[in-house]
Amino acid sequence: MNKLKMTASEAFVETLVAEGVETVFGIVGSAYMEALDLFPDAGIRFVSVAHEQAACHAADALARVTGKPQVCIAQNGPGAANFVSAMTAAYWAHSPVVVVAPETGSMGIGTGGFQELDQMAMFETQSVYQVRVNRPERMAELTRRCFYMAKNENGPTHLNIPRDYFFGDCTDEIYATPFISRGIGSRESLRQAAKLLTDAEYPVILAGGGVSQGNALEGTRALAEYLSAPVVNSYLHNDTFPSGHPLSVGPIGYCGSKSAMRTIAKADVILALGCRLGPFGKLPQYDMDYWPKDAKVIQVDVNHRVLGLSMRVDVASCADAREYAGELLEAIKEIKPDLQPNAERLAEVEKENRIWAEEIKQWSSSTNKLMHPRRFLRELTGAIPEGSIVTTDIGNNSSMINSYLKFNGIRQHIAALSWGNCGFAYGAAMGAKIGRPDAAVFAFQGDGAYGMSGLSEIMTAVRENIPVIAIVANNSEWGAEKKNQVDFYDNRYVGTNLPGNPDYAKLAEIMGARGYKVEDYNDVQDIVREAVASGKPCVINAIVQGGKEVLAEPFRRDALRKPVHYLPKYAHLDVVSPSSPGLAAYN
Ligand SMILES: Cc1ncc(C[n+]2csc(CCOP(=O)(O)OP(=O)(O)O)c2C)c(N)n1
Ligand SMILES: [Mg+2]
Repeated sequence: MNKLKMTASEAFVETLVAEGVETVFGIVGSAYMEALDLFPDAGIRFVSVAHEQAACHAADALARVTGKPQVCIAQNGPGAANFVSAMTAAYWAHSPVVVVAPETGSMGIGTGGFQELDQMAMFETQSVYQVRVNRPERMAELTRRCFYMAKNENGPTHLNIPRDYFFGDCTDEIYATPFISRGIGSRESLRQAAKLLTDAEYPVILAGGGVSQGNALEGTRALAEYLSAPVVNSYLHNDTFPSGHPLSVGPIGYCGSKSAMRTIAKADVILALGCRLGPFGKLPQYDMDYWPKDAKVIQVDVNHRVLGLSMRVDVASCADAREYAGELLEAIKEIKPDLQPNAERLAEVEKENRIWAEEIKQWSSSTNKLMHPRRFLRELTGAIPEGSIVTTDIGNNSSMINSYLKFNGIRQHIAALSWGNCGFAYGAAMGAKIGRPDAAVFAFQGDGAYGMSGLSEIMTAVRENIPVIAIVANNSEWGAEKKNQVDFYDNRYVGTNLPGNPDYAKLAEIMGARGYKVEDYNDVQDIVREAVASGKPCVINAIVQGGKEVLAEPFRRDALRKPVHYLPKYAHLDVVSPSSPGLAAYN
């Protein structure tokens, strides 16, 4: 035991140092200045952003690319409130972020003082653990607890610190939290899984985000190869299995791979590894209701709360994906020691992939002068260097890219996932780039989403020299929502047009970044390569076609319905042209 006398702020900062924290994202505030003042000498880089939401997205992405808990901090009240949305994104991404929120001084809590808000209540539903420091002497202990719990439960934790508790003395020992693993879960469940998979006619592995975040790729590959089981990426996790592997069929879910959907449709046993089997990842797509309802499902996840949550599963294990995959292969080999590769299945996978590649190529071959978004996506993804990290936003183009983005390593596809918030990509890309300065990092988003966050955060990237490459698919509309109006509201565009977008390339230049405007698909690849080579923050303003001719099918077709009104004033709105594609389901 090595207890030392220190101040509460020293205890806080030294605990971050012990946890290996090198970067903290946030915006300066008087509430935590006593701690902030120590950052430079502690070796912690403070990245000062334009809006706290980006700080929390950056911490989330840094955690996702490094596998270690990361930190953001803000002024109490309005600063902390700006974390709420991004923290929820991290919550659903199972990303370990320690959100530090100072609050009103302890003598003023509840009196309606300056910048006061019940932060414990505000962050309750999107944290896996919350604690209010109730004495300065407990600063190290409770800060450490937030790291423990972020790792334990793979999610954001909330450290709430009355601002006066950054002052005061304590005598304490500083130490790091150990490595934590859930192990393989119950042996009996593992044996059942091995039996199901060895008896299967057509086993398929659904590789979830846990394969990436749990470093389980090698084990997954070995399992897939031994079983000759095709591997499907779960929705928005294109990096959980190498796209170049002969058993890879790509992602299921919105705008995913038809090859993946046709393949999983054939499964009689599915091993969902590191996967919460979220409802949106299984919705019918391209008019294919592909989820095999009779298949037996084995679900493995580190988070026991998601086991069996959204569907009936046959075997459930609360386990670490990497350790589980290794043990499962051993158990399978005990039952079937000399399983030979299934050449027929491999050939089928090859054929499905070929058919899908041909189809997507056809969809992406437009030579229109105004760039077709799919042509743009084809050229863009053709120029993204191997090993790059791509953060993806929410929108029609951000979804269309799902069928083009290919990775061969984990921790490369950083998506907004099920929080589904526009404005995710740029902040996340900054965090990813800090974690992986060696990799090219792209932030992909539409023009609407870019206006929400990227546009102002360029200032951060320039100031802090974080050379991310923003790609703005600029169609002058909130395209994803417009598509609902095309299909269900007879092309009445209320609130979805974005006329008069500025030239984001020129704006980027004014703000100190590099800007490229691209209008011809023939130029896309050269521009992307130039941006990568520049080593500077770049913005590529890609002018692409929008509107009903090119927008991909709507995401929430399942949740919309044909308009029916009763007041005469609105009756004319019920007339929807029969050709409206979204109405097909109701005819
Ligand atoms: C914070 C937030 N606000 C609103 C929405 C609803 N929404 C979903 S997609 C979308 C349109 C995105 O437009 P844009 O970024 O231009 O991309 P596009 O669809 O045109 O490719 C909107 C507004 C959302 N998901 N998140
Ligand atoms: Mg748009």
